[in-house]
Order: sequence, then structure tokens, then C-alpha cells
Amino acid sequence: MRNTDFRIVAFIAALFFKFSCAEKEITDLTKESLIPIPVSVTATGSSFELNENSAIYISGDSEELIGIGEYLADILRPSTGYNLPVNSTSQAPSSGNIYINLEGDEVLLGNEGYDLTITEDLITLSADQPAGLFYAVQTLRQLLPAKVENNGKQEGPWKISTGNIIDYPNYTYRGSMLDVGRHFFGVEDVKRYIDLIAAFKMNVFHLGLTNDQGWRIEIKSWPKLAEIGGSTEVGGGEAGFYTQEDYKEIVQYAAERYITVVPEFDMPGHTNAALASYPELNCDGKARDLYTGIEVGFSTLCTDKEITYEFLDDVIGEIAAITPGPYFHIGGDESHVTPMEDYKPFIARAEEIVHKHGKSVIGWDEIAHAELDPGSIAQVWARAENGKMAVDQGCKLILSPANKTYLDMQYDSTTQLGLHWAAYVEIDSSYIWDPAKLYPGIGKENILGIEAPLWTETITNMEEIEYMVFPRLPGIAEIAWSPASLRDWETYKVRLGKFASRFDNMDINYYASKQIPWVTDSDSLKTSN
Ligand code: TNX
Repeated sequence: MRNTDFRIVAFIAALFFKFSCAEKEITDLTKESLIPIPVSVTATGSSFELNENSAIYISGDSEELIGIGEYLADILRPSTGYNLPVNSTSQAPSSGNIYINLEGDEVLLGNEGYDLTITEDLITLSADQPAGLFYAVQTLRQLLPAKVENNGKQEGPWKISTGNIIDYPNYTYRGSMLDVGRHFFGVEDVKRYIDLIAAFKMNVFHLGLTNDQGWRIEIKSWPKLAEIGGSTEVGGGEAGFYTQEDYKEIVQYAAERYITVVPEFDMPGHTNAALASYPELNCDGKARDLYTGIEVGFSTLCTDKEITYEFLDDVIGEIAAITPGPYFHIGGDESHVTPMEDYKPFIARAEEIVHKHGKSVIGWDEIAHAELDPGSIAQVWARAENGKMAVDQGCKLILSPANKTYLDMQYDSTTQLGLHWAAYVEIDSSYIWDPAKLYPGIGKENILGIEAPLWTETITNMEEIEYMVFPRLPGIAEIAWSPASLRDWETYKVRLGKFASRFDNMDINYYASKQIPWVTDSDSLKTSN
């Protein structure tokens, strides 16, 4: 054989070899790095490949399901460069496609669970309720190569290991809070925050709308709240507020991601911005100066003036009317200058007004000092005994222990942003805890869910937000979603380490903690060669 003939034969053989290897490539779905870790994963050892002819098929023609299909397509289209049309169908589609249906097992999956089945031919997302399909989409994202998250076109192949995942949440309330009172963040930042928490199957976005340093939403019947109270922020910079139209846009954006917005109006303390806007809300009738420092606990609404309750009724009424979710957060924390004998009846009246407008109360754990309706919820951040007092009144709890879940806590003494009054919170200490075992006398049956708040005294822009939120938030999301029996720090940190490329492709400015064995795509190529 001539030399060139030999080269051609060798080339064809190599191509054949490569092709047949790809065909027979052995995969293991159980080895994929997923956060939160799913309830059950079974592998079948081969792979599905997305291609330029792939489409997303929706069983039936429900607008809502088409919306979920489009959400998935919006993630896949930029990086794959494929058209991925979203079509309705009455039967399972042919090979190479994605199939979304509501034929999942109601009893097994509940309201938010899903069944994700990947064969060589088809990816099938099933659930009993649409929310479950949305979470199946989040899992599917994590099964694709990290570069799927990139906004620019990337080279394939877009393969997924075959097998089955059955998954559903451990807690019904899985949230994060953003404090826009201390520093103001615009609608686009808020939407990105919502996108980031949605990617880890959180379902509540708690928006801290008022504080001493700022009032951040238009109230039509009390216009100076936003005009004056919204004009500044910590450090004295020019701030802002959301119009009610902005707020509706946020609520809608969240709803499309199966996220409930919980608006918080902190009271009777943390109200300096309101007290600066309207003199009549002060007991002495004198407006306070705007405040741009970071002290807490110095302000209070005048609890024995009737106008205070008219004010509450107007504010709660206007916002409840544009909030589809069932909750209204009344704050109630750190009211150090409100005497307890005034605080208790104030909380009871605030609760009554929230009920009048058709919502249930959430408040920080101090509200347990007041007589509460058993449908009210205490958010435990500081004192377990307050949590216990709420439970003894028949209330459920949201757990946000500051030394575990506060995203504004510094990672260690070298962290430039954040505070450390509760603790330095490295990735391990925010991950290694079990809500059901944290406090004596408080069990899983008392806990509605988990929330990770980001207070923003020291946080001024999206990059800084991301640095404090990532990578702790995925761990909190896993605590809220996954069964305690599947959670383990040693394996979690390896899974988290494999998110480095995903975070990079999502443009997330994360803290590269030394506790985590970060692996980027180029590292994994190096080790496999
Ligand atoms: C305590 S947590 C607060 C906030 C601060 C935060 C800072 C809570 C209910 N109150 O007002 O921003 O600490 O970490």
C-alpha cells in the first residue's frame, strides 16, 4: 500500500473508531453533579444527543406549558445555536426531541415534583403540576455541558446521560430575601436575582421594600414615602424606588419562574424613611431626618396614634392588591425603642389589617411576643425561644438562622464586603446543618421552610450581590429541597466544585472558597487526557 493510501485508510479507521466509540460511550447519570441533589437517580448507561433538528413538544396546548417550553428553549438556543421550536402534540414525539407532559404520578410527585426520563431517543419531563416541569427544566440544564449557560454560540456535542430522575422537595417554602432598603437595586438586577434563585429550585423571593434608609415602592395614597423616603440610601448615594408598575413586572417575572413574591414592610421599627416622609407618623409630629448610616433599632412608628393604622391600612391595601402570593411580611424585628406593651398590640393590629386585605402574616421571630393567629408565620433569625413561642401558638416557622443562612455574613476575616456580627460563615458552616434538628422542641412538622436573606448595608451592586450569594445559596437551596439523608458535606463540596464552569458561563461573580475543589471544563479535559 502506498503511503498516502495508508494514511487515508488510517484516517477512515480513526473516524470509524471515533464514531463507534461515541455510539458506545458509557455514561453514568448517577455521577452527574446536581444541586439540589435529587431524591432518586437511576442510570441506564448511554446518552441522548440534542441536534439541530431537535424540537420541544408540549403535550396539549396549555399556554402555561408552552411558556415552560419557551423558557427551556430560551436557555438552550443561544449556546447550541439550534432553532428548538416549541410545538404542541397529542402523542410522544419521534427520536431526538424533548417531550413535556403533565402525566406524572400525582401521589409520588405532589405539587412540585417531577419525573425526568432520558433515553437514547427522547428526553421526557413529566409532572402532575406545571411547577414540577419547571424544576425538571432546571435539572435538565445542569445535566447539559456547562457551556449551555453561555449567551454566545458554543460547539457541541450536547449530550446527556440516560436514566431516570424522580425528585420532589423536602420543604414547601424555599426562599431568599433581597434587602433593597439599605441599597436600592433596579428591576433588571432584581430579575437576575430571581433567575439565579430559580436555577436552584427556590420558590419564594422575599423583597425587603422598606427600612430606615429607604422606602422603595410607590404608595399612591402616600406619595411622599417614595419621593422623600426613596431618595437616598446607605452612604448617602442617590437611590430610587419601584413604581407599582415595576413591582407588578417583578411579580410577573417571578411567577413565570414559579416564584412567589413576599413583600416586606418592616414595622414598627426600621421605619425612619417613612418617619422622614410624613411628620404625622411620629409621636412628636416632627419629621425625622433621612438616615444613611447602618445602625438599627432607633426608629418606631407612633403605636398609639390612629393615623398609624390608617397608614398601615393604605400601604398594605395597595400592595396586597397587586401581590398574588398569600403572604405579607410585616417585619417586626429590632424594635428596640418600642416598649413591649406597645409592640404587642401593634403587631396584633397589623395582623388584623393584613387579614382584612386577604393575606397571611410573616414576621421576624420577635412577633411571637404578640398574640398571633395560628396561620401567621414566624421567621426565626436570632432566637430559638421566640420560634418556640410561635410554635406554642400553633404557628409555623421559616428558618433563617443568621450564623448559617445570612448571605451578608463575611466568609472569613479577609472578606471585604459584609458584616460578621453573627459569625464568619464559610461554605461548610452554611451547609452542614439540618433544619429539623437545629432547635430543641422544633421539628420538621413546625417548619414551613428555609430562607437565606441578603442584607445590603455593605452591598452596592450586582457583582457584590453575586459574590456574597454564591456559592452559599445553592447549599441553602439543597437544604430546603433535598432530604437530609442525602446531604453530605464531603460529596456536596465535590458536586459544588463542578459548578465552577457553570458559574463562569452564567457570568456569576462567585467567591472561590478554598474549601471547594473547583474544577473548570479545561481542568476536566486535562485529567481525562
Ligand atoms: C439584623 S435580621 C437585621 C437587619 C440587618 C442584619 C444585618 C433582622 C431581622 N434584622 O436589619 O440588616 O441584621 O446582618
